[in-house]
Amino acid sequence: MKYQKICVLGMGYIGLPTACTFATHGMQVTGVDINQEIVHGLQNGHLHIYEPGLRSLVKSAMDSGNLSISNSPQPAEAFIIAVPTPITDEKNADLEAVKSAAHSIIPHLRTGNLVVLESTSPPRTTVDIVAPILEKSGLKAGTDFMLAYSPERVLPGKILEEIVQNTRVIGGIDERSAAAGKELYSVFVKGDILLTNATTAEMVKLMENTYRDINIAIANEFAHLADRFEVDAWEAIQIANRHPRVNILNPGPGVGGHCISVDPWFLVEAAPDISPLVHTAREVNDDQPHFVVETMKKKLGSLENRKITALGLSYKANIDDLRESPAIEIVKLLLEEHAAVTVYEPYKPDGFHGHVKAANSLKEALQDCEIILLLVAHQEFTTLIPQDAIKLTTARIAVDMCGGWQRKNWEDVGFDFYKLGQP
Ligand code: SAJ
Repeated sequence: MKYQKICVLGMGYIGLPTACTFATHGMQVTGVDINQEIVHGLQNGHLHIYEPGLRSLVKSAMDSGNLSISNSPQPAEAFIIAVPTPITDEKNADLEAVKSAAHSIIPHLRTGNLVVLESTSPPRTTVDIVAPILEKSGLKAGTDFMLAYSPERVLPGKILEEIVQNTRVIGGIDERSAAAGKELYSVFVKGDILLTNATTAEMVKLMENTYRDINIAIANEFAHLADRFEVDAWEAIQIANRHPRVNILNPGPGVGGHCISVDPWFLVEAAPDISPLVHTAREVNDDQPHFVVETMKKKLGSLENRKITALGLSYKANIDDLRESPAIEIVKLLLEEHAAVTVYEPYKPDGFHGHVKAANSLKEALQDCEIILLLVAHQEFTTLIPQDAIKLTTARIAVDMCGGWQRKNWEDVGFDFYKLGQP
């Protein structure tokens, strides 16, 4: 193997598992983060993020002696950039972290090195932005060093499995760069490795997440329509999905996370005149928290001073990630309605900063409230048995905005039950 020394920039949800996986496969890895707290924490065995299995992977990587954590890049044969690409309030891609990571590689870049960008980026970022920055080293991309784009497509909650098993796309700025990327990732990737050019690989990543966003948007819109026509959206979707060529996703409180709720905007920003469908789907999903609160008001009347316990704050089930979470948006909207809100997020009990009571256990969350509002289908909540719940709570109203509970079970023990997409 040509690449024995690797430097991974960005110790987040993608960079940290990637660095550890290379390290446990025998490579010498430096994991870099500009946040001193993260660096210090990892050096002392403390993780700043939760992902199933990650704690023991980090420990194995550290114990192997192959992983070191630093706040600046070290000389290496391959550099991987896995830093965040957030969006601004104006829905434009913020590429500052990518640019600054690329700049920080310049002093260490040598002839024969490989640089891979993994961060989700607008089309042409590798060619038009990263290459010119790296060429400030005096070396020429494609001639002196190799440059590729390889998007990570792992699902939060299943990252450690998918990082190894998924098909991986590697787009080189030329064929040699793509082949070099394949050589690097073959160390641990068991899925197929597909080679293409850098801009195609960027588009592939954006297309995948945009496709999912649009599909969730139509499921959400079907829930709105079902509400209007007094149809059970869940039943209708289930029946429609028996058609051999139909696979409608689930309506929910909205689309969160740092991926699907962000990436489609990169296409809209890059080509607003030819992406109306992508734009509209984003708006439909972004508006879903409002729909949730309006539905609650319609069914339950004014929410002022109502004691509501919101279960779950993360952007989806069984993870700790609160980024762009629709559940948080809903809690904020409930506060605007002057509801008295208690929140309980088992994966991050102190995750919400605002005028709410944050409970430390399900028992504490339920004990004194009027309405139980399920926002995230964490296993701890979906396995809650209504017979048990009714003994723990003063509430007699249960509202399910993510499809985690069955109406009959709650009604049977005496709760008034409301569910998104059900009349
Ligand atoms: N959601 C629904 N209804 C559904 C499915 C999801 O409302 O039927 C919501 C979830 O609750 C969540 C949001 O959509 O708020 C996104 O969740 P997700 O599980 O669909 O996806 P992410 O954001 O966790 O991960 C996605 C994945 N992309 C695709 O499935 C195409 C993952 O493979 C990517 O690696 C990841 O984005 C990323 O990093 O880009």
